[in-house]
Amino acid sequence: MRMARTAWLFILLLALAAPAAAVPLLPMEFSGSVTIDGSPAPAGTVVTARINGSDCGSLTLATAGVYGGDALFDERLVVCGEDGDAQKPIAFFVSGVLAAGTAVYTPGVSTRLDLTAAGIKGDFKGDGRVDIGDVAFVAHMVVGKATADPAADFNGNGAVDIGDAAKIAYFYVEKIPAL
Ligand SMILES: [Ca+2]
Repeated sequence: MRMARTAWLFILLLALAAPAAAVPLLPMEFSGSVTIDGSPAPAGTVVTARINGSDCGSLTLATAGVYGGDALFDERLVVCGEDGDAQKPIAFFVSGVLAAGTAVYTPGVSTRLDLTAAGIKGDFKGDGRVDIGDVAFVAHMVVGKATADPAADFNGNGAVDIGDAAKIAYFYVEKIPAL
């Protein structure tokens, strides 16, 4: 009895909400694997879909390396386009970085798509940006408090040294445009 009332309330809410919005297209759903620099993307990574540069769906990874499943009740990345978006290309971003793997917006379809993205240079924590934590991490490598990661050899001299710590610090304070 209570279920029925909830269902009717839901339908009523939908009916009230519908006239306010443009005619919605059925969503398209995606699931698959997601890797950054060849490794499974960590849990918490955000995958975003865009059509014409506008965000049209996103999902936060609950499990490393996977952004949704094929099973009926699995979470999936739901892409909701607007009127006129059908058959337009969808671009996918992993932590804000454009991923290899595109799809054409086909409303009502659920599909599998594996996404691969390059990591952001200097983003050792994998949170999609270079922050003070990454600067500190490189400083720790330089003084031997952390294992030197070849990816921190920004100046390409074969060692992680003070020059690299300076470089990521300069990049962090926007004194240089790139690492
Ligand atoms: Ca170096």
